[in-house]
Amino acid sequence: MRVSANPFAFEFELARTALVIIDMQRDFIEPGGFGETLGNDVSRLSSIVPACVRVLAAWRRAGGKVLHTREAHRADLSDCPPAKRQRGQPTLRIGDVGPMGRILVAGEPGNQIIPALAPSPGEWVIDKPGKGMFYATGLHERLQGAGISHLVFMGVTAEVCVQTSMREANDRGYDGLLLEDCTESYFPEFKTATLDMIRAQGAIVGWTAPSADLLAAIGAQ
Ligand code: C5J
Repeated sequence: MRVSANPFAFEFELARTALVIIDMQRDFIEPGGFGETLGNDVSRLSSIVPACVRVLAAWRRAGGKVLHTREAHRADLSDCPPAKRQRGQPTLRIGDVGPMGRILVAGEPGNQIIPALAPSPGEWVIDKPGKGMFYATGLHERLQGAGISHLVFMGVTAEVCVQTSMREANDRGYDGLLLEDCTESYFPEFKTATLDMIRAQGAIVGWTAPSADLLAAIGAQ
């Protein structure tokens, strides 16, 4: 399959490609979670949900592999470095109790993926203690075991967990495509910069494309 992408076409075999949905969890998308405790307007992020839903439905219909990530720490915070917890001036820190339970703690209501993008049985859900999806998750070995060589990315935030995960993937030899209208940032200029950085210098980190071009490639439009 061939997606019309930037800076040039992204080619992939469906059987060797996973759709990766980064951290579309209530803690980032809904009021009362980690994103808002950092002082952000979370409505910017929820604007991508309809486009993500369309892609997820089409990818599932095509029979493609799906994996979801969540930024999630153990209840005892043993996997949360003190430096990460102490950083900045949030109103609530990681592990504190907020309106949706303990911030960024696995199993809490705020840590769940939003209902519109809820994982289906058989889809992988990767809890990651870092910003990147490969750090301390064993994901590379699982993807290798499944014969995956290409990754299509959606999710939030563009410049933090999405970009970190794409860079980690690139260093491990995966070809990655970021869907432009399926990622967002609390800061519009950071999204623009992320897209530019990824596809610069001949796809130095990966490719970007509007989701309509992926849907056309998989025959969903
Ligand atoms: C952040 C993320 N921004 N999922 N996490 O802390 O991008």
